[in-house]
Amino acid sequence: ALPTLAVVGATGAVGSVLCELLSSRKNVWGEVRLIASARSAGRRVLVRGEELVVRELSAEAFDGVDVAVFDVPDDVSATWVPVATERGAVAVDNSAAFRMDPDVPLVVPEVNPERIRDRPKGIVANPNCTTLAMIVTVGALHREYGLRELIISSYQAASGAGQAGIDALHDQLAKVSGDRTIGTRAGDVRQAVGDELGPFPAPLALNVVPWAGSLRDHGWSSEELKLRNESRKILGLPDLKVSATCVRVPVVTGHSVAVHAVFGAEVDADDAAEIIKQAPGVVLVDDPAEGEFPTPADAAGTDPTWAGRLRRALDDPRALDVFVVGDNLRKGAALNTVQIAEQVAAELSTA
Ligand code: 11C
Repeated sequence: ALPTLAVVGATGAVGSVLCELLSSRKNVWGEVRLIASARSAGRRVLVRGEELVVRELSAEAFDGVDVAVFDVPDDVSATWVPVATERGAVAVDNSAAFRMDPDVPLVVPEVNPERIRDRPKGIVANPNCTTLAMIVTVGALHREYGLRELIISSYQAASGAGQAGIDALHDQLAKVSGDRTIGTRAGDVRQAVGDELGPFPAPLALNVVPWAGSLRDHGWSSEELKLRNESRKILGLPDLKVSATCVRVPVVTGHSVAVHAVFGAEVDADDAAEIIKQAPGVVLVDDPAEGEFPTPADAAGTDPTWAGRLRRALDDPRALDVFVVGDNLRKGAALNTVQIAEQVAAELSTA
């Protein structure tokens, strides 16, 4: 029999994309069970052409489940992932709760697929959406040149903060539209937007906000530390130097990252372009003379990550600069999770 899949958090921003993906990808699942909080239980969602009723999260909901994917906040995963694994499911978790646990592999199927089988707790973790936007490109270049350092700046979409982020951006844009003088005086955008900042610490409409996540020691944000720690773990480089600055931009979907990557060997821009072209899961779009480079508006709703503006650093023959973009809800979350879950399904079917 084909394995049973549970989707926990099926009605959230990522969960909804995950249900869409299950309808369009090769069908490897028997039963698909949708699970969410009491608030969303009872809702009907179309999956594989069939209307499924969302069940409330409970221990019994995991009975008979082979693979459970979790797209829920960290505290919900911390509580419920162990419940699912105790009941015999392999959990694929998209929260930060288990990513840095040494007994939990952190997997990007294009970069370190071999780690999936190495899961003593029955848990496989899915990286953060910003890490995922860049790591497919960076991983391919690392295999060739040996990565030493990353200096990165992100341009993150509102949907990284979930449906509340998308709603806040649209509400704010509605408030600032029409008045063509707005954005010319300090404070006028804040005044138009008012108190309704949603999950962001400053207005996002007509603005950029150099902050994502929560405050950690010495002024770093949790998102910046995730980029550092997750890159180190995925690439198996515990001493990799990483400096990140995370910035929220008024984009609905698609996280972008400007990457300065320093390697152990001299690089060649044409060779690097060829490496990216050959790499699975990334598409190179790089013809600035024709105005061709990746943008989130073009990447939204697509499966691959996108790379462009590839240049060898002018002052360091061992460094490359490249701009990468990925749909934060697809490859950044739902798609990577589904890819991992499908590999587990293949493993269970041949066991
Ligand atoms: C954001 N990257 O854009 C975050 C959202 O650790 O999975 C995802 C947080 C995470 O705000």
